Amino acid sequence: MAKKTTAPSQRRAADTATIHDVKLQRGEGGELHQTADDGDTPILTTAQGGPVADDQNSLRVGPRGPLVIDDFHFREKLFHFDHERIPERVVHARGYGAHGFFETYASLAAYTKADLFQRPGERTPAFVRFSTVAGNKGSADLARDVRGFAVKLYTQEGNWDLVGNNIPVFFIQDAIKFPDLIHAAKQEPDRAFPQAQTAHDTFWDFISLTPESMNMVMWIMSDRTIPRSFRFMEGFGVHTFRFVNAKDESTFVKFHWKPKLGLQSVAWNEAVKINGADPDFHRRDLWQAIQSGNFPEWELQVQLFDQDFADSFDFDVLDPTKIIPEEILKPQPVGRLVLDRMPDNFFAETEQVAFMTQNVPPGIDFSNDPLLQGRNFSYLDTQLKRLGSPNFTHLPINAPKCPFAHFQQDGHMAMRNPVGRANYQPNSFNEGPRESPMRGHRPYPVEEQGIKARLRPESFADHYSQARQFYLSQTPPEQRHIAAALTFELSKVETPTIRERMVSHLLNIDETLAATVAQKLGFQSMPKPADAAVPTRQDLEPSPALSIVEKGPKRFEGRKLGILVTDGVDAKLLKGMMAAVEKEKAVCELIAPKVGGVTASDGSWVEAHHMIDGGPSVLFDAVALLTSAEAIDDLVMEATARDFVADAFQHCKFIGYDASAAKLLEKAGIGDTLDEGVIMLPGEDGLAGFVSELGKLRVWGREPSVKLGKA
Ligand code: HDD
Repeated sequence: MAKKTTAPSQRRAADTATIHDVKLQRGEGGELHQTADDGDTPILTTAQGGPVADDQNSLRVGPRGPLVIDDFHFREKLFHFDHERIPERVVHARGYGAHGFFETYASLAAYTKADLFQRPGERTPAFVRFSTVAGNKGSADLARDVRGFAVKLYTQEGNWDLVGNNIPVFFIQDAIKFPDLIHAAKQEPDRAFPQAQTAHDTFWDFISLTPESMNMVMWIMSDRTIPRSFRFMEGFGVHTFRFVNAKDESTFVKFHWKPKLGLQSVAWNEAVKINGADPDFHRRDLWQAIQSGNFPEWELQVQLFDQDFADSFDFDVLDPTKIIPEEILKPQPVGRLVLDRMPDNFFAETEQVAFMTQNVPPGIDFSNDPLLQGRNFSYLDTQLKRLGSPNFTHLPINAPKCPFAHFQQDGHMAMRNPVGRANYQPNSFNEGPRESPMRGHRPYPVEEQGIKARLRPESFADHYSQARQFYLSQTPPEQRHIAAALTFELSKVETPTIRERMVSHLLNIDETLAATVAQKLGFQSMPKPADAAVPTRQDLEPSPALSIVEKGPKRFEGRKLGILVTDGVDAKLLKGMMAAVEKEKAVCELIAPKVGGVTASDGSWVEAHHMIDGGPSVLFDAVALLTSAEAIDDLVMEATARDFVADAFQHCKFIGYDASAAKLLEKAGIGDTLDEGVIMLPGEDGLAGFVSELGKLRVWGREPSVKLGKA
């Protein structure tokens, strides 16, 4: 229960006094200054360190005369402001980062000499940036899009950047196609829209002409691209990498980050509404979790395999459009990643952090995945463009945290420069660092041969089997969501042949899916299946690990219950509900008809976090309606209150309600269709049961009836 206080108006007056208790002094010309002569507050200076006398008024001739050119403080201030922006990332422009650590469970010395994996319990500092791909820096968080999951590990032998996504496959097999893919996905160049979405002609034109993207298409049309929180997403290194041990033996490895709180996504209609209600939904979620001490955690799991396994596998392990199903090769847990600190400054850390796939410490090496090798070439360039100097490694967020020494010098903004006479080696002055054949990074000495040509291997040619496997591994609600997402996206495509071409690919994945989409798009007849480079193997075993619903956490921990309260709310019931939710390590937020809060049944003042307009049910994982007989008639008159309930129902959320709130269910149009997810709240004693029921997260069985308008 929120703390008891006097009246809200008094509270606000007190807060205001603290915030605005500043000293203003009048200067000689009658102008006002906020001065710092109390001895404690630092004095405002120019960037050159000169104390500033007046930061409110520019230098001028007479009270109404022109400004003068020797106002160096004004000039410097405006000059710096005019140069504040740097180019945003060409992809993954919108992102949010946090600091933390990686902790190794047990020594992996048998597989890798990477220093961070040698000693159980050792902690390596980490910085992680999550992102969307297509939108610009100011775009909304709930765009349907792949999420970046970039991890920088400051190891004792140099930085290791594992620059992954929340999806384990990619659109293309060769990095040479990356600019085409991104040009097609981003806003169209003539009209500069649509922003942050793939629902437009150029994206689907490129995709439908690029059959290798079909597995990725199934993933991006699934709920994976509308995650509920960064905290509830998996991350993947995507490519096959190599571990190399001290004996120079190599083991192939694929990296997976598994969220401790389980996976969860939102419904599409919900995502659309969240973008309006809180465009910073994912940022706020991470900020609130970390600031309140609920540190998100992921387990690092690795799929390890040798050349024999690679040769026996149905697909090429160098092909980034394919996975190795977890049921075939079980990922092994090797450590945990905990995010426990937000940056002090977003720009300095999250914006200026530079991830590069080629940053690997000794013991980690690349495979011949052509996408990975192309990435290794690209990331350095982009940092120079964005950060403006080859000295971007001098920025604290990018600098290694282990000792380092090299002969690089000069360049824009050089912060650290070699000292002494000889800035080269070998030198006979005995100055500067030397290389270490034993400790340094040595590539795995793989023998390579072949003709030099522009090639695509036959082993990369099956584009449909794993796409079909992904689709068939989904639960029925998830399959419905894929069909609905495809329909939505293609409904925004204006060119009929692009829609048809896409459905012709779907026919190679699943005929029912193709038929559903074609029917919803109003096709008069079905197109022919797309030509496939090789016959599709239709019979891969489904992989339940691919389903979010199957992998759901079955508990409410880390989630948020929105409690709609009115004046007269049963104080004991509310208190009991909040305690039960807290016990589950989840969070409550209160929503009231008016800003401020409500007066509970025992006369206490209950502070609310939102008024209904600002706290729609899309912001919560489940809702409860705690009302009172005296307030319910006014509440049902509020359109936003009816929307609150109707949306929660439509989005298949659990709804708890007390006796007086039954009227609101009726007025919201769901009074006749109550199901097991709409729960009349038991007395205080039964609240733990209600909260544990919330762990099911959604009542997906409700969805078909909602869609058919039976609700
Ligand atoms: Fe990339 C950024 C992930 C393919 C070129 N990429 C970037 C970020 C992530 C990924 C998470 C944001 C890093 C951050 O937060 O700063 N990219 C991937 C994954 C890929 C992938 C998982 C496929 C498996 N990327 C890829 C290719 C190329 C690039 C094939 C080019 C050949 N990516 C870039 C880039 C970016 C980038 C242009 C833009 C900003 C940056 O690097 O720092 O260089």
